[in-house]
Amino acid sequence: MAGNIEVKKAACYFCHMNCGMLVHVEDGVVKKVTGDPEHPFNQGAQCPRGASAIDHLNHINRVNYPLKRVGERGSGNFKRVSWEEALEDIAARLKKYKAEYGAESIATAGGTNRTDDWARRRFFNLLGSPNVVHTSPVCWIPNFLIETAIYGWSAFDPEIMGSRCVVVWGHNPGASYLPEMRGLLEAREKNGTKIIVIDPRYSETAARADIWLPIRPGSDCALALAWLNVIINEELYDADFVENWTVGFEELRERVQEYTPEWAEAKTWVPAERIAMAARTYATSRPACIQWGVATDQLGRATSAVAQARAVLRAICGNLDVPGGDVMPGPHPTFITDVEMELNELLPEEQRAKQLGADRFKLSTWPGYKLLNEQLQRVWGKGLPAEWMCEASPPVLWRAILTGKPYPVKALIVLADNPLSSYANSRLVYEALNKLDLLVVMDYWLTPTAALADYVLPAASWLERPVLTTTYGVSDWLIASERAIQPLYERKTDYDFWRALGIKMGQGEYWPWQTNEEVFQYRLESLGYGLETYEDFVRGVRFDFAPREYYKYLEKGFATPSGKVELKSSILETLGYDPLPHYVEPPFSPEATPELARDYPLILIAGGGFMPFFHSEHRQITRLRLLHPEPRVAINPELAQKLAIKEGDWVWIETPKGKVKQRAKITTAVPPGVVQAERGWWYPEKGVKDLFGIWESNINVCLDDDPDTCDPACGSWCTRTILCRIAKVEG
Ligand SMILES: Nc1nc2c(c(=O)[nH]1)N[C@H]1C(S)=C(S)[C@@H](COP(=O)(O)OP(=O)(O)OC[C@H]3O[C@@H](n4cnc5c(=O)[nH]c(N)nc54)[C@H](O)[C@@H]3O)O[C@H]1N2
Ligand SMILES: Nc1nc2c(c(=O)[nH]1)N[C@H]1C(S)=C(S)[C@@H](COP(=O)(O)OP(=O)(O)OC[C@H]3O[C@@H](n4cnc5c(=O)[nH]c(N)nc54)[C@H](O)[C@@H]3O)O[C@H]1N2
Ligand code: SF4
Ligand SMILES: [Mo]
Repeated sequence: MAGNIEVKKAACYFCHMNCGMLVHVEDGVVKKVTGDPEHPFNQGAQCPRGASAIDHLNHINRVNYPLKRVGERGSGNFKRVSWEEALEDIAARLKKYKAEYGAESIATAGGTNRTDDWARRRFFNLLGSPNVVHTSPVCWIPNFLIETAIYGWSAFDPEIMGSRCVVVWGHNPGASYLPEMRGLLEAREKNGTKIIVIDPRYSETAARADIWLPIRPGSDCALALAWLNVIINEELYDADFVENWTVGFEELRERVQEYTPEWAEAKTWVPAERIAMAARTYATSRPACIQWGVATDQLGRATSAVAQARAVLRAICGNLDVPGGDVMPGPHPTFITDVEMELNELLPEEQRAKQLGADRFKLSTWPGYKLLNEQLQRVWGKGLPAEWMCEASPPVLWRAILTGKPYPVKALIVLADNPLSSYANSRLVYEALNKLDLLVVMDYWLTPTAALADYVLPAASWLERPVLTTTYGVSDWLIASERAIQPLYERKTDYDFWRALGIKMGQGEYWPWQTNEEVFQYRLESLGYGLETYEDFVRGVRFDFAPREYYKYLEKGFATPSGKVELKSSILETLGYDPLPHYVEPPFSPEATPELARDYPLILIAGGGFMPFFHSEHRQITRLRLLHPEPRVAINPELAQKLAIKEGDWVWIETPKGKVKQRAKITTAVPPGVVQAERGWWYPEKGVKDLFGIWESNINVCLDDDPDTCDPACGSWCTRTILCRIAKVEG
């Protein structure tokens, strides 16, 4: 006899698309998960990851109870303890470090957007520590912050459907954002939208492009500057917009004269005429948009220079905030956004000043955040969340843990992150994690990082928690989804963890909402739908897209000190950076380090999303692993022949930092001088004592994060353009 069957409207959190899912629950047991046809993002579709949700929920290796380390760190021996015991001990130790070394001796690390990160920041602000890190310096934030400095918000929400030309720059939605790729192809089919792809590799997206520019890895800045040169000298820019809404155009014109297409040809390996042709196509196909892509966030010291040149391109071509162009959504006007939940105002000035890395990476830390937010408050009435947009520097944090300088860091709470896999210089990260007095990891699995922890805490996944999709509250829409079932075993939601630990730390009055649903309801009440509960909201409203407004600057001006687009940025100048677009070569390249290139003659791309995996996740899900059992390094046939490497051979990839092996994938998608390695690899089947084989194929072993090579404004390290050599693994 069929039991009590319900269909819940949930959201998949196995990637940022947050596709809508219908979860069929029978007597509290998840029976089936299907794509929600009413959801605007996926319209009923479901990728292989989303389709593996039940395997993920019930997997035998899930961490189901709090675990406490017994024996040596890394020995892999844990015992089950109660939540009460774990939280009590963690809180007691945090209080002790705070009393002895100051709150700044306690830090937290996160990865990409998967959870209610505002709760992390709320906890840390109340604790008094500015040392929150994420992978933000290599993901989204450099572009977001540079754009905000220049025109007062990021134009990260391009309107592809109305666009005549979309530039997909260092971005591969064909593997990393599948629903977005569908939208791109639809725009081309319906509207004849031109697609320009800038990628050294013939990616899934490049394969569908009208124009593909296979540039030398890391030379994006040269390309952007040459486009500026062509567009300005051929007067293809939007003269009215430039005249009325920008400052610094004459200085920009002067500055870009040296960056001719011929100059850029030598840097980018793309013929000058093709560079000019693509620039003309972009500038004369208005409205056009340039999509954000992560590749250019990962160019070490060249990172923010690319973002700066590209921001200026968008502006002078008159595409900012126009229909079909680079729309700047601004914050949602009504609901309570992430920044309004963070309690940043409670972090004292003297604690802000201690934020690790704030003395050198000034845009992505408190000094820049303060300058940007003054302008944002004035124009939008709301600022950016401190989560992601105002963070300590991870490379500086690891070094502080190891050296005790500038002050001791004793404890780290890792939540929704696997630092041994995701941060560069994995051996240094490993040493740092080992040196900690207290390492707490909250995750679904015993990951390589969790294997080193003092406490491993069981996290509830998206089927077991409600999801409020707000893109950190920096966009003008939200989607509310419900919890399909209550957490299994003793798993808790991340919110429940921060709240419970907060209460133990004496923060009780700041955590009045007992459940995720209660706090979401609180955030949504101001939308004015007048519904009693969060569940009512999901059932009755679910999607809230603020009415799209364009040309908002006509009324408000831009959120910059001059109220205009600052082609010459006063905020960058105040922080001590070059206010005009300029060329920066990434730190490791044949040009920047010719002596290194003698021993390491190949350029390594150490990243790029690929299906079916999301970063280091899902390797334990058999149906997904069978699709992609081992890591693969892409090698051109010419190079493979020279080195006697055959398809499927194990190959060493070596840099001065270290070497790891991946299997050869021989393909013309990369040129002979470039190889592309996959990231995120560990082997859950290999056992905790070997840290699940984290040293075997994890490409971050080979990457450097020396702060001197990082981006001066945002602290980004290099994952896209490193020098390496490869050789067949013998024997
Ligand atoms: N070499 C190289 N390194 C890179 C990149 C690259 O291209 N190349 N990309 C960078 C980028 S763009 C990013 S964003 C980062 C990503 O880095 P991370 O986000 O740290 O990714 P993972 O290494 O997969 O670690 C995430 C962990 O969080 C757990 N998890 C997932 N969801 C939840 C949740 O809701 N709650 C809790 N508590 N845990 C959860 C997962 O099981 C997993 O163990 O990596 C960066 N590192
Ligand atoms: N399947 C899957 N999807 C994901 C993720 C995942 O791990 N797996 N991660 C998610 C996260 S956190 C992020 S940030 C996004 C990232 O998603 P995207 O923005 O699409 O970025 P990537 O896929 O990392 O890389 C995009 C392209 O950059 C190219 N590239 C490499 N070096 C350079 C260079 O120097 N210049 C230029 N112009 N291009 C270069 C690569 O060849 C690759 O095709 O994907 C998200 N979606
Ligand atoms: S993992 Fe797949 S189903 Fe889930 S949100 Fe991403 S694209 Fe959608
Ligand atoms: Mo990312």
